Amino acid sequence: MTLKFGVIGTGAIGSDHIRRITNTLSGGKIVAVTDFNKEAAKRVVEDFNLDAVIYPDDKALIADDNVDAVLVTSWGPAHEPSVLAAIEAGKYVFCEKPLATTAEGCMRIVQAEMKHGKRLVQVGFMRRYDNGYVQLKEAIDNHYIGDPLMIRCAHRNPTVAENYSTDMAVSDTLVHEIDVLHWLINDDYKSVQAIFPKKTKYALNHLQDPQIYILETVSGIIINVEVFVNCRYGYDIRCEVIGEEGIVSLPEVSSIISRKNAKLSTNILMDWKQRFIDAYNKELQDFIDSIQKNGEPKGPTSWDGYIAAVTADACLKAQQTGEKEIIQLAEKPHFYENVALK
Ligand code: NAI
Ligand code: ISE
Repeated sequence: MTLKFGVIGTGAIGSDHIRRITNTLSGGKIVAVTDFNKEAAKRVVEDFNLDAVIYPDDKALIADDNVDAVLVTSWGPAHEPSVLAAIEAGKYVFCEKPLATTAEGCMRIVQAEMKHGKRLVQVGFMRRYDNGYVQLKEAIDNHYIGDPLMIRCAHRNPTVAENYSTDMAVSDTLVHEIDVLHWLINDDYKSVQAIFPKKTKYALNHLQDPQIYILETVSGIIINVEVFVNCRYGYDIRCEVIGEEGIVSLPEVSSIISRKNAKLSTNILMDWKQRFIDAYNKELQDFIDSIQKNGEPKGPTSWDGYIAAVTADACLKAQQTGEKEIIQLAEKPHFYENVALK
């Protein structure tokens, strides 16, 4: 059976996911699209030669009986109503981060999904599918470095758009570390503190850049994440886990090594799409395969979306106060036990 997708939002990541479902992955097909920007919707239909209906809005797209799964790639604040409407209609949902822009919104989705009675939703936290992170997790789960004690990470972008603001360092950027790190170490966050180092001259007036977050987990692991979105030199994601018996870290992205003009060098990517291309392919292929095989997705859950939203809220508060802020999750419903990607 082919999983038939309706896509809400055909911008940067929406069109990239349409491309991979149409040209790279197997078992999925785009049958409907919608975008506030009608031209953008028309463009993807033409560019990828889709046999797809263009709908005026998300409600009409979700109501199409031919749509099995809804791909939500609109702007963050538009995610919650589309996801809730899709669950109400009993459709599968692949939703890009954030699942909703508030913890309350994520909780409404969690409750709607539990009321439906089986998992329908997967959140686009693609790093859990990245080969480097998967290897780190295997090493940690197999006790290769003993108990993890500290983690050091960096999330660096060469530059960002003018509208990128200080809070987006959390909601757009740090959110990937927030999701992947608790999954990596099987632990929950307890508190967070934000520190603003000396500001780079390349950041616009309204943006605090770089920023550092110190997260503490329930078992006492201290995580230090640097977010630096005007680092100039490239898109660079780093993660080093320091354990009782050794250290493991993310591999460098593979690139040829050149010897030229008295220099030994390798390339650094400039673009997140390229850095995580395999992970994006794998997360969506897993979504399609799991639904076809088991009738439900098994990737990052609505509950993971909720954890990310609660943690992001505490990080945003920490930006304002400079104090250590407590991260307090509701009790995890039994519904979400042992269902997520291992
Ligand atoms: P974008 O601005 O390029 O595209 C969003 C599109 O959605 C626009 O064309 C807009 O007209 C449309 N839209 C917004 N609300 C809509 C609604 N209610 N109905 C129909 N169309 C609507 O944005 P981009 O970069 O593609 O980001 C989309 C989402 O994906 C964001 O939530 C972002 O955080 C997330 N994202 C995730 C990434 C990842 O690494 N997992 C990478 C980039 C974005
Ligand atoms: C972007 O919005 C993403 O989600 C990328 O995965 C992230 O690494 C990048 O820094 C964000 O701007």
